Amino acid sequence: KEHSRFRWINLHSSQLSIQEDTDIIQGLSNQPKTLPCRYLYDDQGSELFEQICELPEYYPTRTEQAILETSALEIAQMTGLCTLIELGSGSSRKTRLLLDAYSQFQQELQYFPIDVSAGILQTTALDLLHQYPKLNLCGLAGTYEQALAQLPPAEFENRMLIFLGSTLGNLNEQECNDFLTQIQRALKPGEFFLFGVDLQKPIEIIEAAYNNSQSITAAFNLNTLHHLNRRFQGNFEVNQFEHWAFYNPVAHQIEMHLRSLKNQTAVLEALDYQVSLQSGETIRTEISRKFHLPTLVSVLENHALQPLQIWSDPQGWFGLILCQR
Ligand code: AVJ
Repeated sequence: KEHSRFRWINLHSSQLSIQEDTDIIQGLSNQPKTLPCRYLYDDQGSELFEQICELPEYYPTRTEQAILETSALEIAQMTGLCTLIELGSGSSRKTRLLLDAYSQFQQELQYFPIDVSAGILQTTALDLLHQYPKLNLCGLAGTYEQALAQLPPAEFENRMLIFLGSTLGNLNEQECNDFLTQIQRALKPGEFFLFGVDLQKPIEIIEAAYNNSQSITAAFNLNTLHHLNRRFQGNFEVNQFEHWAFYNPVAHQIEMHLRSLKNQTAVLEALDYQVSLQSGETIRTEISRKFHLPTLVSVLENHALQPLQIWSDPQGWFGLILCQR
């Protein structure tokens, strides 16, 4: 009976996926070399990210969770019953707090989780349907770009886009502006955008979150190369790279890199592409920006997204922002 409440659409297989791998070649041809951070998240990478969220040093998940625990009911009251559409839903762990809060309306609830990792999407869906008998769920496997271009139609009344975990921080300033423009276009006036952002704080706390003792973040970072090897018939020698993460105080961002331990060349056969690295050369796999709330608020206003309320933790480490288009 749970299956009648579950639909599932694979956006990877749509024609839009062409754009998906050209950016690998583009990134690896850059100086310095980069890779789009979504390649951190195949099924293996999503698993490792779940483990990161449990680490004592990795404060963002815990902090955002605590904020949601105290704010979810208030959020639901402010928006009223709405269709929830989540970008980068992963295990939907924090989203459960919202699902609980929206259950107070005692009506059918529509939830559209979107993730690049189909595996975690399906596992999570079955679990959620079991737990929430009034939930209708439609999973979308694909990138944010693909998903925003094919968003659940406006006939779903009163939609709220959800973007937790400070994933906004993975976009540089230009990408962030483009993304917010897409959000603005996707929403009708009156609809909502709820998102979490990691805030600026002492550098030691931030750096520890990306250099944890158990090397889980290192494994997570290195998995990008395993992912490329698997997906594009590559031959990266993963053990000839090391994890490197540091805070760039000028750009207010963590930068995560893979550093080559020797001069080496790798081939991605499916892309008919070859890349050479010098010993010590790095590939930047992720930026994670740390925000200044007043600046962010004006960026939002420039995109016709009105902040209705901002919640934070007592230390002011993390912010949760509810905007209305
Ligand atoms: C949750 C995707 C925003 O930048 O903190 C965790 C992912 N990278 N450790 C972040 C991540 C390294 C992360 N995001």
